[in-house]
Amino acid sequence: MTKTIVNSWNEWDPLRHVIVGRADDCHIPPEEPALDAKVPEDSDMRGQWGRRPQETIDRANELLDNFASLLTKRGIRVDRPTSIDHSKPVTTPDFHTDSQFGCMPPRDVLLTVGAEILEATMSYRCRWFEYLNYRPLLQRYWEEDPNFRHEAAPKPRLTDADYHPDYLSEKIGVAQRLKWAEEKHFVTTEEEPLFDAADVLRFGRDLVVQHGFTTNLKGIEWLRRHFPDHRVHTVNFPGDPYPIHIDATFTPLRPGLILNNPQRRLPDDQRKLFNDNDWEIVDAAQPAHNTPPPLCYSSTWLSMNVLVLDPKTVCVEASEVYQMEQMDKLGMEVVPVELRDAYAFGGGLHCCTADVYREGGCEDYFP
Ligand code: DAV
Repeated sequence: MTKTIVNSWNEWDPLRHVIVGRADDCHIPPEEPALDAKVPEDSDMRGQWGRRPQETIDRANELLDNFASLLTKRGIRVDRPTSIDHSKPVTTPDFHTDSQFGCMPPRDVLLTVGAEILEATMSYRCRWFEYLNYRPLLQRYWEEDPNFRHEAAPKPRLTDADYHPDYLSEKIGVAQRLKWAEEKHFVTTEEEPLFDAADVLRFGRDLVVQHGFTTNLKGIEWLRRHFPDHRVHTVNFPGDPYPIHIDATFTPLRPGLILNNPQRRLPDDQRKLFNDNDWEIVDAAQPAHNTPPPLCYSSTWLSMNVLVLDPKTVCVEASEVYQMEQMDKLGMEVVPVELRDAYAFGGGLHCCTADVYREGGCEDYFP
């Protein structure tokens, strides 16, 4: 009997099956070039590493479990990863790191395009083996769904040649970072293809990919060759001094409507695709918080890191009152979900999930 387990072509069609991450055994990894470039200069995380405090792991797991059961109650199948031991060091012929990261967030590692789930190259040494957390699930899908394509991008070498040394200085300053972002000078070099899955947004036949710290141009070229039936578009958001992952910057809600972070506006010359097809790009509401929670890599803009359940329904973090109000005005039914105490583990509601099945097929939204 043929059974389709894996099918998802965009960010908004009705969600039927999803992976929700776990906070188990998450670590703050030791210093390494690409990761350091992302830690804000005034962050409480600078200079410390090791297993995250148990009470924060327990609290994050409680929130993730609650989110998973909320989705289950709405009829969505939820699968959870199996945590590996992230305290284990990683040594390859090319690099060594004393610990790993965690099994959060799945969105960074797994890119679902149609019947395929692709394991990203990743660009941090501490995340090189992160796919192992998801292998039990992917093996199961492979056994159950004869059409499922389990793919892995070429593992990168991640030698020092992958990172620009000028990003390694302790104090760069936000003005310099913004100048570099404007010049598209990021911490990763063009040594070899690098991408994180969370830099990719799926719009049916079109993939929109952010070029930044975690994804380089060769990574985008690799995606273009890997998905020959897709059009792959490169985007930049010059207002972001720490550009990693597109999902707190550019958030499609339904065909024709995208939220854009007002501090990281898509430049005019990159809007043609959307303008020509009458898609509206609106400024996202302000975050409700002035600072991220403790020991968090991400910015306050996780406010717009929402999970769309279908084109009329969206999960928003429960303390993000302005974002919820805006969704309501945009005609979306809002499902509030408490997650802020799990942000430190790598992100918000979009980050902490990975699509397995959404209804619908591959549409051309930009004919
Ligand atoms: O705004 O710090 C966070 C994205 C996490 N996946 C930010 C980007």
